[in-house]
Amino acid sequence: MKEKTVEQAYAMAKERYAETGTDTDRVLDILRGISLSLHCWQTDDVAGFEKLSGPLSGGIQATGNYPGRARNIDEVRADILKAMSLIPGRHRLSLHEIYGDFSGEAVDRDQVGLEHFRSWIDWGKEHGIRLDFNSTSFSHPKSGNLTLANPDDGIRNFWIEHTKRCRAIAEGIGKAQGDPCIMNIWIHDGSKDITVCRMKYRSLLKDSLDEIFRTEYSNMRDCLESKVFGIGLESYTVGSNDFYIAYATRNRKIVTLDTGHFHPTESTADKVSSLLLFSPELMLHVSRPVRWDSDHVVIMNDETLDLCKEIVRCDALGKVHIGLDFFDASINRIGAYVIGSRATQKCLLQALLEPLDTLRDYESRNMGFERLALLEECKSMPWGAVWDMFCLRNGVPAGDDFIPEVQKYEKEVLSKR
Ligand code: RNT
Ligand code: ZN
Repeated sequence: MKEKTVEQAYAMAKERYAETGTDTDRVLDILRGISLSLHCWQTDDVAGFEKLSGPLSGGIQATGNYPGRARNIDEVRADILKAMSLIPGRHRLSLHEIYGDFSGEAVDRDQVGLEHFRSWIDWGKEHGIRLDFNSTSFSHPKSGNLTLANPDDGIRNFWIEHTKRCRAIAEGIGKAQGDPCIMNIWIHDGSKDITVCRMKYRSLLKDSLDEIFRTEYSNMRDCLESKVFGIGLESYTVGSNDFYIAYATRNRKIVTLDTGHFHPTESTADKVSSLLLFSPELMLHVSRPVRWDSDHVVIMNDETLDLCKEIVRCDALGKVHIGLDFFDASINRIGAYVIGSRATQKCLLQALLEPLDTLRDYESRNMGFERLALLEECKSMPWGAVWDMFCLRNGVPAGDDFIPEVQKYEKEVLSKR
């Protein structure tokens, strides 16, 4: 796209938005200040670097075998940097424990320590990328169907130890980067068929979490992610939405809402205001569930738009950690990051451009027609021109100009793997 075209279109859009009371320059400054937390696991289909790693388990699946998957830590880092170079703004990177720098050693999950993340911390510092963290319950011989909710003390204690160590690592990362490391706990625990012990497993999970959270930290934050079901664990999920909302509220922890983890017609956007009334912060895993929790690449669809609008309408940009969570192995993986991240930002942009004062004025005066009419008009406002200017100002390709960049990287780097 020619710079001049972007500038001319922006000038007109700016005027048009000014008529609705919105200052687009201000909006672009706010958008620049929003960091997404990119998930590291789209680079390699959630494989990680454990020496003895087995197949992906825990009821999640990455489907497809597009060539060019990252095979080691250097490739993951290079791919993340490439993706970030095509996404406007400054973003964070969310690491799973299995992405530690194990230098070819077999380090079991109950042996992991901050030393395995030193090189990540240095890398983050070098590139100005802050890190977030995740404990990893899946893809391990002791994963089975139950980890923190396992009635077998040996297995349960193993996972308690793992999760405690992960919190200590997150604390170390947060301290080193001078900014809290957001640590997410998602475990797959559940049952394929009917269980008659629902209470027992949930009670075990509660006890495990109480034990895990015994140590207080100040440089990390704990988040808990529920889901409806996993593949092979369809009948029961120990860490359900109700369980974690209750646990998090009582224990002052953060709830993670993964947009793929609810019933298909349930609105994740609608949950934002309810949760924020009882918890100071919220974590998101923005994903695209196609008919189920399929973890497709995020696009600018109604669900993502609604979610971003809710965050802005709740004035909650400073309270919501926006993480991404998708893993599509069927297309260029760097391209997947770029599409998903930019789509999320496009949704945030449209949310920020909304003439909220006018809409709220209509609502307060019971002017339903006017409110609906303006909401509809917003859809055809020239937000695309504002988006292109956002890209231009942040030194990344505007419009579809990132496609040849991704293709070039595929030709020069990915195709040689
Ligand atoms: C799984 C959860 C979880 C994982 C990552 C890899 O359903 O969404 O967040 O995707 O931990
Ligand atoms: Zn998730």
